[in-house]
Amino acid sequence: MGDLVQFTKSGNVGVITINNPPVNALSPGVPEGISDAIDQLQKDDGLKAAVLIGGGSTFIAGADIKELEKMAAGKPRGAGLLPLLLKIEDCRKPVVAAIHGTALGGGMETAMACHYRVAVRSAKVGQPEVKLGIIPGAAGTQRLPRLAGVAKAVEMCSEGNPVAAEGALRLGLIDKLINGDLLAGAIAFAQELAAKPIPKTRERHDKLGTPEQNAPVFAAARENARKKQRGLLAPLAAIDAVEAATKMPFGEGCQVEQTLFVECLTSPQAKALMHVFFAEREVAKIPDIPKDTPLIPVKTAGVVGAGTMGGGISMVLANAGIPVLVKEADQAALDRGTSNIQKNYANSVKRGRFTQQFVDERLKLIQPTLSLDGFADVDLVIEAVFEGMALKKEVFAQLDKVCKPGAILASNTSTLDIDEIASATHRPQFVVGTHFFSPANVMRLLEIVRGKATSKEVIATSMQLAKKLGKVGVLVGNCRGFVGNRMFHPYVRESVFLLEEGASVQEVDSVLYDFGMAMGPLAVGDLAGLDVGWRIRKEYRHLEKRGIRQPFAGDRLCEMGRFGQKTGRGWYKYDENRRAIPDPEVTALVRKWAAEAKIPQRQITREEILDRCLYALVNEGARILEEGYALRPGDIDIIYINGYGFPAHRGGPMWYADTVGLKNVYHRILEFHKQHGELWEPAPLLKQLAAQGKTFADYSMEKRATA
Ligand code: T1G
Ligand code: NAD
Repeated sequence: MGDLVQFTKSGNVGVITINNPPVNALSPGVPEGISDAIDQLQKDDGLKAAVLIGGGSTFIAGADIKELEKMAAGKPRGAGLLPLLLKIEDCRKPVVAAIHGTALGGGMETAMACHYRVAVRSAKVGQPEVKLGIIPGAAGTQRLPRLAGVAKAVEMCSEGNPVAAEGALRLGLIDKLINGDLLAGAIAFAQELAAKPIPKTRERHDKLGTPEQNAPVFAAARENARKKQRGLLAPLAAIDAVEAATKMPFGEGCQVEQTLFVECLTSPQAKALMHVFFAEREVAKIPDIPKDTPLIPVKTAGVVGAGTMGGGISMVLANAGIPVLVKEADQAALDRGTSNIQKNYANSVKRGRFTQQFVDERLKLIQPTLSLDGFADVDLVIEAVFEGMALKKEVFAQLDKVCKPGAILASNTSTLDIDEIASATHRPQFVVGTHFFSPANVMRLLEIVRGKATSKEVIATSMQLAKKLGKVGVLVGNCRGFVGNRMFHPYVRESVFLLEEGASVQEVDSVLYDFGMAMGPLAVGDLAGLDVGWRIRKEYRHLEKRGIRQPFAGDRLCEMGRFGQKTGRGWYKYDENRRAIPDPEVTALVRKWAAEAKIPQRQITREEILDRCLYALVNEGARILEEGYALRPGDIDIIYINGYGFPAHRGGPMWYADTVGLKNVYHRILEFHKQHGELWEPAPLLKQLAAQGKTFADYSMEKRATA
C-alpha cells in the first residue's frame, strides 16, 4: 500500500487513512493504496464497514495538479480514477467518507462514490475544476446531480465555489455532521450501518428531474456563464456534462464527461489557469527570506489619510478584525472619509456581501481621529495621504517620533521612492511600501515594495498580513511605478498613440475587451481619472527625453476639463448611470489634433491594436525581470491578473508571450522599433530568450534551479 495510504482496524470497522501532505492530493500511489485497502476490507470477515479519512488537516484536495499539468503537456493518461470509484461503490461493505478541511475535485468525487458521507462543521466540499480550466474528470458531473439535484450540481460544477458542511447537509451531499472527534464519530456512524442498505450514488435517479424542469436551468446557467465567465470554455463544458447526466445512463454520461474533460485539459486555457494556480502560490516564496523568519505581531493599526485609498484600506483592516485608528488633516476631511466608509459598508449590506451585524462590528473597529496621539501603541501604520514627496516625508518624520520602536511604517504611494520616504525616519528597516489598488476593499492585489533597508521580518510580516487581509501579496522592487504601474504606462501610451494614428476609442477598447481584459485601457483611464496621469506627466516632463514622441490626446482632454467619469466626460461621455457612450466629439478632436501634429492617419488592424498594447506590457515586463524588480515572470502575471483585470485564462502577460512564442513577439517588437523608434527598443532579456528559443517559463525554471 506504500506510505501514502494506511489501513488499520478499530473493532469491526476498517480505517483507511490517506497521508499525502500537505493536502492529500490523489498523486500516483494514493488511488492504488485506496484500492488495496478496499481489497483488504472485502477479504476480512471481521470487518463490517470502513471509514475513509484524510490524515493531517484535510480530506482530499483532488487530483494532483502537477500530474494534470503533465497530461496537459501530452503525457499519456492512465485509467484515471473512474475504475477505483466504481470499485468503492461496488464494495459489499459500506464505506463512509469522513470529511474535514476540504473535499475538492477528485476528493469530492471519491466521497460521492462512498456509500455515506459525514463531516465536521468547518469542512467544505466542491468541484473547483473550472477554476483550473477543466471539468470534473471522475464522474463528478454525473454523481453530483444525483445527490444534490441538477440545479445545484450545475452551479457547483460551472462556478467552482465550495459549499460549507451545513449547506451540504441540507443538499443531501452529506448525511451527518459530526461534533467532536471526526474519526470517532465516523466509526460510530459506520457501526450503526450494519442493518442499513448500501446505497450506490450512480443508481439513484430521484433528483435528476424531468426535461421540462431541467431545460430552463441549463439555459439560465449557460447565459450566466457566458456573461460572468466571459471567454471561458470549461464552465460551458461542465454544464454540458451535467446535462448528459440527466439524459443518458450513468456509463454513457461518464463517457461524455471524459471527452469534454480531455478537450478542456488540452486547451491553452487549462494550461494557463494551472500556471496561475502555482504562480499564485509561488509569489509567497521569497528566495532570501526563509519560511521561519520571525513575524511581527500586527494586532492594531493606524491609517493616515481617509481619502479614496485610506478609507478602503481601513475597511480592509477592520474586515480582518484589526482595530484601526484613522487620522485625517481636518474635521471636514475626516467627516467625508468616515461617511464614505459608512456608505461603502451600507452598499455591501444592500448587495448581500455582508450582514448588518458584521458591518456594525467592523465600524466599531474603525476609530476616526485628528491627532497622532493614539499611534504610539499601534503595530502598523499605513500612510495614504496625497501623492507628494515633501508631504510623505513630513508624515513619516512625525510617525518616526510618535510610533513605538518596532512598529511597521508603510506607505501606499504608487510612484514615489520608498527609500527617500524611509530617509525621513531613523528606522528605514521598518519602512515598506504597501501598494493597494483601487478600490482597496475590492481589488485582490497588494504590491509589497522592498526598500534597500527594509528588514526581512518586515517583509515576511507584510506578506503574511496580505494573506490575512484576503489579498495576494507580491514582493516588488523600488522602481518608478513599481511593477504594475511601470508596465501600465507603456500599455496606455500605445493605446493613445493608436488613437492619434487613426484608430477610434471604441476600436482600441473593444480589441482588449474581446481579448478578455476586464475593461479597455481608455475606459480604465476614464474610471481612474485622466487627470491623475496628466498631473504626473506634468510633474515629470523635465525628465522626458527630447525628440521622443509622447502621447498628447489625453492631456488635451484634461485641459478641456474632461477628466473621465468624475466630470461626466473623458474618452467617453457618461450618462447619469455612469454608462459609457461613444463621443463623436472626441473622435473629431483627436483627428484635428493629429492633423495639426502631422501624424499620418491610416486604417489600423485589430491585430496591430492587440500587439501594440500587449507587447508594450511584455517588453517592459522583460526589463523589470532583468533588472530584478520582480522575482519571477509568474509574479508579474499574478500582478496583472489581480490588479489590472488581465484575463486569468490567458495566464498573465508573460505567460501569454510564451504562448505566442518569444521569437514571434521579439520580431514584432523589432517591426515596431523600426516604425516608431526608441520607445520600442527590445528588452535585452527578450532578445536573448528569443535567440535561445526559450520561454519566460524556462527562464523561471533555470533561476529556480540556481537559487
Ligand atoms: N495538487 C497539487 N498540489 C496542490 C493541490 C493539488 N490539488 N492543492 C494544493 N496543492 C499544493 C499547493 O501548491 C501548495 O504547495 C500546498 O499544496 C498548499 O496549498 C479528477 C481533475 C486545498 C483549499 O483545485 O484549492 O481533482 O506552495 O497554499 O491555502 O476531477 O490548495 O506549499 O509547495 O493553497 O491551505 C481539484 C486546489 C483538482 C484544489 C488548500 N482540486 N487546491 O489551501 O494551501 S482537479 C483543486 C486548493 C481534480 C478530478 C480533477 C487549495 C486548498 P506549496 P495552499 P491552503
Ligand atoms: P485622496 O486625495 O483621495 O486622499 C488623500 C487624503 O489624505 C485626503 O483626504 C487628505 O485630506 C489626507 N491628508 C493629507 N495630508 C494629511 C495629513 N498630514 N494627515 C492626515 N491626512 C492627510 O488620495 P488617494 O487617492 O486616497 O491616494 C492616497 C495615496 O494612495 C497616494 O499616495 C496615491 O498615490 C496612492 N494610491 C492611489 C490610488 C488610487 O487609485 N486613487 C491607487 C493606489 C495608490
